Amino acid sequence: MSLSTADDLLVLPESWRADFPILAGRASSGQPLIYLDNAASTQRPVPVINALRHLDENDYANVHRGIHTLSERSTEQYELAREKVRCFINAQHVHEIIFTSGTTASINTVARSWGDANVRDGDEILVTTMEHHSNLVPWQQLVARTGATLRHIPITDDGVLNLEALDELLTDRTKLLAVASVSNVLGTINPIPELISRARTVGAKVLVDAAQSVPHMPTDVLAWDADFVAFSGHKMVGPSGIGVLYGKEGLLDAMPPFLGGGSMINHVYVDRFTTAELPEKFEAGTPPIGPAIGLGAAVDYLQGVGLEKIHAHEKSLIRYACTQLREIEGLSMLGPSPEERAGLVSFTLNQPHAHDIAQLLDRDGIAVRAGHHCAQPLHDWLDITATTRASFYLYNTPKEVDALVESLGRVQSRFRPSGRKRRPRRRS
Ligand code: C6P
Repeated sequence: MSLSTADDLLVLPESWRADFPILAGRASSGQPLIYLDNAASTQRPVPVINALRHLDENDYANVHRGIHTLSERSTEQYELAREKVRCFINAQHVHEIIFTSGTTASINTVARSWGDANVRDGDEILVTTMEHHSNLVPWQQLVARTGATLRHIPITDDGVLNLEALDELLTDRTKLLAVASVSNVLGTINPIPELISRARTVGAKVLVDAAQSVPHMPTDVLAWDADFVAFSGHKMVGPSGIGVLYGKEGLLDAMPPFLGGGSMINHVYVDRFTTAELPEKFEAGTPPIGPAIGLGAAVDYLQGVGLEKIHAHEKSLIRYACTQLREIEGLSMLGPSPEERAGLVSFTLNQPHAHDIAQLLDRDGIAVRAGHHCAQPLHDWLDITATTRASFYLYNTPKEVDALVESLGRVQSRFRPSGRKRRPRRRS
């Protein structure tokens, strides 16, 4: 396939793009909006917006509590959303799907509940150098509580995991491997099945931080044989405030509840309580009712489009983007070849600083993220303080990649020592 022009690329039907009302609007600069910050959070399509609105206008009440009709309707939709998520990631049982507030809350639940019950002084938790803080700090806290040790799988200069180091790092002291399926900075797609089968050789459990993969490619937790999987609704065209913790039934059953309060109990006496069954055991208090139902609508939407198609579209976009960005003098991309990466790319320019780049792109209506992307240890290892990141989704187009490249060209010419500083040209 030729990668030379935007027209050569697989483009998803415009009708899907038209499902996202915000994309028809303008950025604050008055330019047409080009939204390339999907690794941070994605936009919502009409069916998700309508599902939330329909709930609020017709069916909303608290769940699992009321005898009245509205509560029954809300409960039915809330539980239906759980079944949709089960099906989406191919979990065996619906009670293996725990609703949380996001990936961060899901990982903290495992660290607090499974971790405190199973990890002891002398044990080891294995993570990687490319983890998001959400899949690092909870383990740092766990080892501080227990006296266990945190170890890191290093990465190669190409931005992939150094699997040769695993032979030495995986030992019978390793209790858990916690790893991202896709790095939110490098875009690296990690070999989860291989990592899980190697962890099994020493009897370690595996938690997959799937925040950056579940929205973008098919997920089969049974095929992975993962023990725990965490992801967020707001990164998969769903609402914010909802996330998922998948855990194998046997593990979740044996884990003590993390948060105490309403819903997670079977019976409360003055001095003790008995615990509810799964999944309520891990859903203390009033859950995120609307966001969960919105997540169900998001799952329907993504399945309607097809995860294979979304993945193929992003693959061709990232190939095209890398080819075009490579042409920009002074631009360095982080991470592996397009073949080994998901649909995002972080880069630096000789100058200016990543924050200035993002600000100048914003003047052209282009939304990207700049900074350390909540992965400071990775940036320390790379010896850079900040990068600019463009991250794609089903609604992005090759023409938007062209606009990014043009805008970066204008940023560069503005900062060229001999060049005159010019205002970025407005797109029509
Ligand atoms: N990364 C980004 O711009 P929450 O915030 O709980 O929904 O997700 C946390 C999280 C965990 N793991 C990975 C790999 C992630 O990318 C994220 C969120 C966003 O990269 C916001 S920092």
